This record gives sequence, C-alpha cells and structure tokens, in this order.
Amino acid sequence: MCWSLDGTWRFHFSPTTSAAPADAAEVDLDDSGWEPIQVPSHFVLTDDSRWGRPIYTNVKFPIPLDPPHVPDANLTGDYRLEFELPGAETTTEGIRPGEPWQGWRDFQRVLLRFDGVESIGLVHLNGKRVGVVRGSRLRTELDVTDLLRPGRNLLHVRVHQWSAMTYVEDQDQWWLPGIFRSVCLIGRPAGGIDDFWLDAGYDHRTGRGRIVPEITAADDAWPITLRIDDLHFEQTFASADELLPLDLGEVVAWDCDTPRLYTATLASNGETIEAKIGFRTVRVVGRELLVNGRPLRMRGVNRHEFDPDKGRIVSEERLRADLMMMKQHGMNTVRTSHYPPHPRFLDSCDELGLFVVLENDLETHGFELAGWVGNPTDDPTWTDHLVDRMRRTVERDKNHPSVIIWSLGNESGTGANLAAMSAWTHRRDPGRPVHYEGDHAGRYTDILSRMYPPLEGLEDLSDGLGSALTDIPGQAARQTDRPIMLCEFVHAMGNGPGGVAGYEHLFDTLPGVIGGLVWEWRDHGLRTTINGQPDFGYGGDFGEVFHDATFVIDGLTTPDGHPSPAMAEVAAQFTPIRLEMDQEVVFIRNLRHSADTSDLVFTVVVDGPDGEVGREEMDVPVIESGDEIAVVLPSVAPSAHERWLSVVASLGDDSAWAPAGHVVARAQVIIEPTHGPAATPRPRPAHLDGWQVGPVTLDPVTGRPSSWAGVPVSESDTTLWRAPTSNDSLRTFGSYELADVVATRGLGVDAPSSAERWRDAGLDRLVSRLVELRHDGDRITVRRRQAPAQGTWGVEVIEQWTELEGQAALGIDIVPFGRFDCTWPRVGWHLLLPGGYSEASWVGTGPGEAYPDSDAGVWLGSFSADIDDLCFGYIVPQETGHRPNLRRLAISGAGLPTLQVSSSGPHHPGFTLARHDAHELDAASHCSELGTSRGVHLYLDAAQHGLGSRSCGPDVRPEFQLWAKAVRIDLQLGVMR
Ligand code: IPT
Repeated sequence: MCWSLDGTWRFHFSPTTSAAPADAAEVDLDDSGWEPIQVPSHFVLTDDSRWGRPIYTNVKFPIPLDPPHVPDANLTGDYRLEFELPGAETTTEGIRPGEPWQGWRDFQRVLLRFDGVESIGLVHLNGKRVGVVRGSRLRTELDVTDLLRPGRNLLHVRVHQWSAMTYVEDQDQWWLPGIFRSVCLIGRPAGGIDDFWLDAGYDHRTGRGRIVPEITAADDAWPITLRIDDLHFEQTFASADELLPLDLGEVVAWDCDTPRLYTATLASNGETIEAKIGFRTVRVVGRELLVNGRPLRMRGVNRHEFDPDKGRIVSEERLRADLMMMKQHGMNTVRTSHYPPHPRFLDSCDELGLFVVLENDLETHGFELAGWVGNPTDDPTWTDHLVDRMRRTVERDKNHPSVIIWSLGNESGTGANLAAMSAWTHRRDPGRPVHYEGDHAGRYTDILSRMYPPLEGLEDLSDGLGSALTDIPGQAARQTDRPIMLCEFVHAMGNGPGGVAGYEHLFDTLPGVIGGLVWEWRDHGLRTTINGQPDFGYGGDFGEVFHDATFVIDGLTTPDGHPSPAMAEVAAQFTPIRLEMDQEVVFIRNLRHSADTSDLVFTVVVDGPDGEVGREEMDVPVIESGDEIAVVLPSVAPSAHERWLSVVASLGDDSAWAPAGHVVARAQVIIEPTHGPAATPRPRPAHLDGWQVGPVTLDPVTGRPSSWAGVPVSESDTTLWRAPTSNDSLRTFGSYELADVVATRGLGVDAPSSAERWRDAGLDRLVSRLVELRHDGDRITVRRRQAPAQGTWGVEVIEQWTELEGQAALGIDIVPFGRFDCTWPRVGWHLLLPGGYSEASWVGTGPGEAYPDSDAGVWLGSFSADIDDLCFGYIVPQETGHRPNLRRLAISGAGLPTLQVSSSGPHHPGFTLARHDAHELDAASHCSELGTSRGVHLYLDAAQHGLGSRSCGPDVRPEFQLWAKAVRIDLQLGVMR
C-alpha cells in the first residue's frame, strides 16, 4: 500500500548552507512566508534563476576536488509538507494530499520512500531526525512507524546541491538538485511479504520454465502461495525452507521479440502481491552472450532521463513514446546511462520487449583529470557505500526480465571497490553478467566493453591483439574468452553520426563482437529564453562560469523528442531484417533474436523519374530467426528511363509498437535505362539574344544570374563552405585515451578539427575575380578564380551557359589550384531566391537528408515537402538538408513561377533548400540567433564531406572524405508555366 506525498510542498531557498534556517525541521515553525513548490521537481528549474540555476559539466567537477568536502556556496532547499493522518478524534475529509489514508494504523510498519533526491536529503518527521537519503537516482526507504501520529504530521527534507555524494555522481549531464522523483508512505502489513524474487529462467532445450523463488517475510506471513494462472500453477510454501526451484512446465520464453509476461500472484497471511514475470535465461558462454540459448546481437542506445522543461522527470507518455520510437527504429537494447531509471521505465521495457543494461548510479570521471588520485572507486573509505549503491540497484529491479546485464556505473577509473561491487553482484545474482567499461583488464567483469573505438581498434579487440586499446599486460589473452560490446559508439551530436555502417558490418562479422549502443537517445537542451526568444539552452546559457558548452546536445532526438535525420540512418543500419539485392534476386536474412518473419509483408516496388510504375506483394516463405533465403525478383520491363527497384519489408498487422505498414527494412537497386534504337539527337544550343539564357537573365558585367523566370535572384557563387557540424568542429578531448588510440591508428583525431583546418585555409572567405566573360552567340562563358586572402590556393571556375529547348543549360567546372592540405566541406553552387518560395518537390534522394557516410535511411524516389521542413532544426545550427543524387527539382511558392532544376547526369548533384545560408548557420550558436531569413538559399553540390563521429570518436573514414578535386556540375534551369 503506497500513499503518495507528491504535490505542493512548502519551500525555502538558501544560496549557502549557512544561510539555511536552523529551525526548518521544527514542527511549529511558522512557514507561511515559504513558497509553494511541486514535488517532484528540480528546484533550479522551477522558477528560472530565483532558486539557483542548472549547471552543465561533462567530465570536470563544478566544485573543487576536495572529497568529501564541498563549498559553502551550496544551494540548499528546505522542503516542508504538512499532512493529516486520520485519527479517532480527527475528521480528515478533503485533506490533502489525495484521499485520507484511512487504514494507516492497521499497518505494522510504515516506510517513507524516496525514489530520487539530488544530491542528498536530510529527513525529519515531526521534529525528529529520520535519516539521510543518499544516492540521487537510487531508492531509499526509511522506517517512520514510530514517528507518525494521527492528525497533523510535519515532514521536512533538507536538500543540498553538493554533498560527498557529488564525488560519485559526476555523470555527463546537468546538475539538477531537488526531490525529483516521487515520495510516498508505504504501509507494511503484519504477515506481509517484505521482498520477493521470482527468478524465472527458461531452458531452451526443453522449452520449460523454471523459477527460483526467494521470499523475505516474517514468521507470521507463512504459508505463502504462489499462483500463475496462465500456467495452471499453484504451490503453497509453509516456510522459507520450502522455497526450492520450481519446474513450471512448458512456457513461452520472454525476449525482445516476444515479450511474453505471465502474471504471478503471491499471497501471504497479510497481503497479496501481483507481479509480472518473464522466463528468460542469460549466460555468457565463451564469446557469446546467450539469451535463451541464442546469441544476442545488441542494437542499442544509451538513454538518460531527460525532459526539456522538467529535467530528469519524464512523463509516462514521453517514456512510452521513447520506447515505441526505439522499437520502431530497430533497437533491441537500452543502457540506462548512467543510473537506474524511473522504475516504471522497466515495466514498459518488460512489456514492449527491450533488453536493458541497467546501470548503477556511479561516476567519478573528474578524478581522471587529476590522474585518478583520490578516486572513490579505489579508496577503502568508500567501499561500503559503493557496494550499497550496487545492492540497492540490484534489489530494486531484480524481478524485471528486461534487465539482462548489471552495470557497475560509468567512467570511474578502476579500483578495488568496483571489484567488490562486482563480487557482491555475482554472489547475489549469478544469473546476469556484470558490465563495467572501465575494467579494461577484464579482472572483475564478464563482458569486454569499450567506447568509441575506430573500426581498426574493434578488429584488434576481436583478434585479441595487443594495441593501444588492449595494452594492459596480460590483457590481450583475456580478450578472446568473452563477448565484446561497445557500450557507447557513434556519437549522435548535431548532424551525425556518420559511419554507422562500418560498425554494423563488423558487429555482423567479427568473432566475439556482439554489438553496441549509440550515444545517445536525446539532446539535453533545457527550454529557456535566449536573446528574448524561446530556445533550448546548453552549457553556458545559465550563467555558469565553468561548463562544457554544447556537449550535452548529442542525441538522436531533439530535447522535445523529434527524431533527427540520424534516427533514420540508425534504423536502416540496425534493422534485423537484412535485405541484399541485385536486379534479379533479393537475399533476405532474418537476424531477429527469436521471431520469424510471419508478421512481415514483402513488397517489390518499381519507381522511375516519373513516379511509381509497378508494385506487387512478394511470395516470401516464413523465415526463421537466423535463416536466410533468396527470392527471385520479377523482371522489370526494359525502359528508356532509369528504374529503381525496391524491396520493402513492412508489418502486416498492428504490433504493440507500430501500426500495420510500418517499414522494417528496405533495399533498392538502380536499373540503368536501355538505350533506345534511335537515340534522339542532342538538341543544338539556341542563339542567345543578349544575356537572356532560356528563363535565366545574366548580368552583362558580372556574368551572374540576376533573374530566373522574371524572379530576381542573387548571390550566385561557387562555394566550398558548409556550416561546420558538431563533428566537424570538435576534437575528442586530449585527455581521452581513445583519442590517443585513434591518433596512433593514423586517423588524425588529435589533430585540429576539420572546421579549424577549413577556416585556416580560408574556405569560409573565398573572394572571387572575374577572369573572363565571353559571349559566343550561342554560349556564354564565365571564368572566375576564387581564393582566400593570402591564399595561393583556390578554385578556378568555368561556367558555361547555353539555351537548350527553352531551358538554361549550365555546366560548371570547378578545378582546384595550388596546394590544399585539408579536405573540403562541400563543393557546389549557391543561389539566393526570393523568400516567397515555400515548397519543393523533387525526384532524387529522400525523404530525409543524407551524406556520404550516412545514406542508408534514404532512397531514390519522388518526394515533396515544405521548404521549412527540408532542413533539420539542430539545436546548435549547422550544416543540414543535403539530399544527393538529384534528378529533378521544382521550387514553388504562392504567386511565383515554379522554378525547375534538372540534371541528366551522369553525376547528379545534391541539393539543399534553406532559409539561412552556410555563413548564417555558422555564425549562430542557437536557433534564436539566426535572425531574419534573407530568402531561400539553393545549393547544388557536386559533393559533400562525410559526417564521421569525431565530436567523440573517429573522424570521417578516408573513403568518405572530400579532398580537393576537379568536379563538374551539369544543370538545366527551367520554369513550369
Ligand atoms: C562518454 C561518457 O560515458 C558519456 O557519459 C558521454 O559523456 C559521452 O562520452 C560523450 O557524450 S566518456 C568520453 C570521455 C568518451
């Protein structure tokens, strides 16, 4: 029985510990001058700056490294709640919170439960000290039986922003003090069940379920009966001595594909408890992590609890929406980085089918910057506390089938206390492996885990070779006897990550590598006002003197939950239904954990530049998990136009996590046009009347277009500049060991960032000189040189304008000269159109944006969109909206002629339509700084540089880098009347 104390409490804020009222816990204190506050909440988020402000740091501590002491300037919140408990003499009708707790006195014991208080809570009830709440994201239960009384009760909790706990809670996130999860009173009846564990396993050889029951209850609770109606199972235990392993007969196993839960009922003399159980067995066998006897292939994501308004308080709807979105994007595992999540999160994982790496609330990362001196994970004074943290993590969540791995915490170096935590966990729960990335030598954990290695580093790990990743003496030998996972890989910061495909390929093929978890699910931008406009804030936006800026904006969704383009890429890479095809055959591999493909419909679609030309459902036999089949594709009629042949796998019916029709996998091949018997002769360029080329008018002095279909256009230029992405701009921290690894592997991460090199080379400030402007009657040739100040390098641009069948045909040759010792962000042509243009329809790549190392989530087809939706609103403005392989584009707007761009190949450019140009995006660090749009910017790019993952991890792979080279862009500019 749980009686919620959530709601409005009274609050007093003090900027320092010493300013806090000495009598705050006193029952008769007159707190009428205190202010109302909602519980749960973070007090620094309740009223902007009045009660302190949030602080963002990643590795470094925002306080001096002086454990266990903290500065006097320690925001302190005093919380008071008055509540009435019914007594013989009181009438409690209508007294808050909620209904009066009529039966409270029937309970033998009453516990006061806190599910989350940052960073410490000192609790008094009715003027008496009850205890201390430690472990911000852990559950604490305090016995208040003897302190409660009928009538008025007064609960006081003092919360400090900093405490000794701060030293072990240095996760990369906002520091957000407050009572941020629920508080309640729990009534424990006489003869009740204090704790239970229905440890349910599955024998994949026999299909039978087994429960190892553990019940903690006082003598007066017994006998206790366990019932599972769906299995027609009932057994009564006279005492704890009778709790022996139970054979439940044939059951349906629980896993990510078939999350079958059974309802179990435990009835003692004093209470009846219902629990959901799932039968599943986890084992590390050699280099495999087996779930129900099948090797787990981990396709995961790291999830923090985050809401842009409420901080670490996530509503039930948001939480469900997150999990549904993960399922829809092919994810099967979540790491609760870096602490136990709100308990209801795990209920939903059980129900929807997501494996969970459940992480303890522990990180001491800032000690790394001090050479790990004084690290609590290796200091005996911390042992008991840290083991207790792990104990509370395991005990709270042990009954969830979704939890398949316990993680000791994150980024805490290594030390004896971690070993002790692991030993405790192994003893307590031999049925789940223990993970901790920092155990590089594999001394006390079961899985070898790493973050952000380059592909070569992952290969070395799999090979058990010594390398910078595996250089601890004796370690290499240990690499080959356990599964390897990447607890973090590909950093979804800003536009990116690129290069997911390389990892997926290695996960599929390298021995011992079971997969990884993307960093991370959501951007942690806090809604605020910047320059008088609503925006999302990050480090530095809340007056912090010491912070880590944008590094907290690194998720696959925006702070308010909109999926970024990277989500489509990750989904395409993660899909367990692997389609590989040519024009004749599609190979379909089912890499789901256990499910067959009977829920899927496979469709063949044939598209061409003029839209869909055919579609039929395929006759595909049911494919068991782990199997692969080949299906012959229908032949596509020869055509003078190119054809795009696609195979699409989608859900036949609604599932628990997506509606019927949801696309699970897709593949496409291009069928080249057959050349017709009599190829139409190439039209001859028309004679040009002055400077009018088809619908385009050129300026006779500059040679640049001044109007198109009568619409004024400007700023036409060749450009090499894109607004650097977060991955272009950041370099992995110098202190970070993987950076060294990557550097030794020659991927150059420890060198200046791409953006630094590009700016040094002046790619953002090319100036041009007209070399030649020639009118030859049917051709206008414009030659320009573009180079930066002091530059002996640049590009020579030759634009040739002719008129073909009423259109302006533009051929642009861009040829580098001089020495470029850096890559190029892009190479393309830019033109500013009037702002009245609002819609685009195109034939080419879509629906989303794509870059050389991130193009699996897009395909060739016909698409249309509002121009405003073509660019993604990255929280930190940067390059966005590039869609390669354009065949045809129509740009329209009310009252304006529809402009047309087409490309007949062979090299189809990419296009971008944006309200702000690359320089404007580059100059802004928040969307609210972008200023008024000057119009619609059209970019037509011969090429773009890849994205990579260098904001935390490897740079763009060599094959996706754009190095200076001569390119040609061929376009036809027309108008639709
Ligand atoms: C790694 C952290 O574990 C994670 O919390 C987050 O900070 C991530 O990096 C980057 O966003 S640690 C890093 C030093 C590799």
